[in-house]
Amino acid sequence: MTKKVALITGITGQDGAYLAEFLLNKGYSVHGIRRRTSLFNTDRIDHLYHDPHDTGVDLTLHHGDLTDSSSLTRIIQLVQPDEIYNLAAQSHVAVSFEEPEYTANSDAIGALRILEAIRILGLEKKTRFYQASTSELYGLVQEVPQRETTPFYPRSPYAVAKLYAYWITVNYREAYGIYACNGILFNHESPNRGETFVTRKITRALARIKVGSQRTLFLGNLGAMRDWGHARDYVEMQWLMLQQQTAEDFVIATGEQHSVREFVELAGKEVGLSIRWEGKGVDEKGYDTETGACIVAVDPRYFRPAEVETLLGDPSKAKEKLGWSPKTSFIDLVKEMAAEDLKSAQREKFLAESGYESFLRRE
Ligand code: NDP
Ligand code: GDR
Repeated sequence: MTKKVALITGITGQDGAYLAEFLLNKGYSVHGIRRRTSLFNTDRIDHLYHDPHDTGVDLTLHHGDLTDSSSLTRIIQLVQPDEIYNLAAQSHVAVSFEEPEYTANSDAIGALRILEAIRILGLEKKTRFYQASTSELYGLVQEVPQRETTPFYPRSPYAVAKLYAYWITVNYREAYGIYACNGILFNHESPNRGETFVTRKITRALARIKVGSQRTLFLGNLGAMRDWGHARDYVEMQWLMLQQQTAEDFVIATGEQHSVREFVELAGKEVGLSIRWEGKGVDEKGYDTETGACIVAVDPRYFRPAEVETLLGDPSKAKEKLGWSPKTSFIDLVKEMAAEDLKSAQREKFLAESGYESFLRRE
């Protein structure tokens, strides 16, 4: 039997790494697009991909960029994929306020470039397309919980760019009959989450505070509410969406909501820290006035020009039509992230104390 061929943009990111592993386990030939960077950016997939000459692993990486049509078209022509998962994006909401034009170029026009390549290469009937859409589309929420029919109200350059990508995906499905669909995914996290997203920032900082290599965790809006799931569970959904008879859009969420503050409290418990909040026996720098110990403090630098205060998804359609439900509970997600970051913090500390700081910096 011939192997199915998948192409993943953003394979070096959190979801890309989980999805690549998932598809390799399913027997796919997996191709990924990576950007050229001055330092290695393949940490998350190094366990899958060791040496280009290693014939046992059916994973091939190509240099390309969502802002460069020529590279995308060349790769799609070469690979002739059965499925394309468009996961690449400038995915940080706060950064999108600082780089709005680049965010639009990669996150909005990037999706168009891929869809155009499918069309120009005459692959409309062969290649199925998955677009990584987002709960950020709901922004200033118009309905609780949010489902596929809830009106959008984006609140950041990132979300506005993703709104274009959402609609161009729907449009190419309707106009050209391409099997193209949107997964409207709510926040999903893991030990592989980028270090500047709030959950990973929290578990990483609290673990470092626990072992004594950091004193304070500075955060922005502690009241923000999110529907947090595990990335490992959500990539299965991305694949399932491309295996149906007809292409449709789906909300993927847990249906449960927690605040940033709650995440901090729970992660603190997991690493064995009792959290001291700013304002309760805390000096102006965020240190405990008696012990000088770690505190969680608010730094307005992390506030956003326009905030998404609350998101809560309704995954009923995915449950009903795809038989999907998330496997990992919120508590287990926090436990796993905290445990992994505690191990890393202990290792880091050990290496630093043994005089291997330079080795740590290189890693
Ligand atoms: P990450 O930020 O971890 O990964 C983004 C990936 O995109 C990285 O591989 C990055 O490469 C790559 N990338 C960024 N810009 C470009 C570009 N111009 N050309 C080619 N590649 C590029 O994101 P996640 O894995 O968390 O998310 C995957 C997708 O899902 C994103 O589109 C995100 O917007 C969306 N999404 C994520 C959610 C979440 O909670 N995680 C929820 C809803 C949607 P490099 O490694 O070089 O930086
Ligand atoms: P989000 O994730 O913006 O929802 O986008 P993030 O973890 O960055 O923020 C979640 C909420 O926490 C608040 N917050 C902070 N956020 C960060 N990053 N750093 C802080 O110090 C901090 N303090 C409080 C934020 O204001 C926000 O309300 C993620 C990304 O993965 C997107 O790509 C994806 O589309 C959405 O999730 C769904």
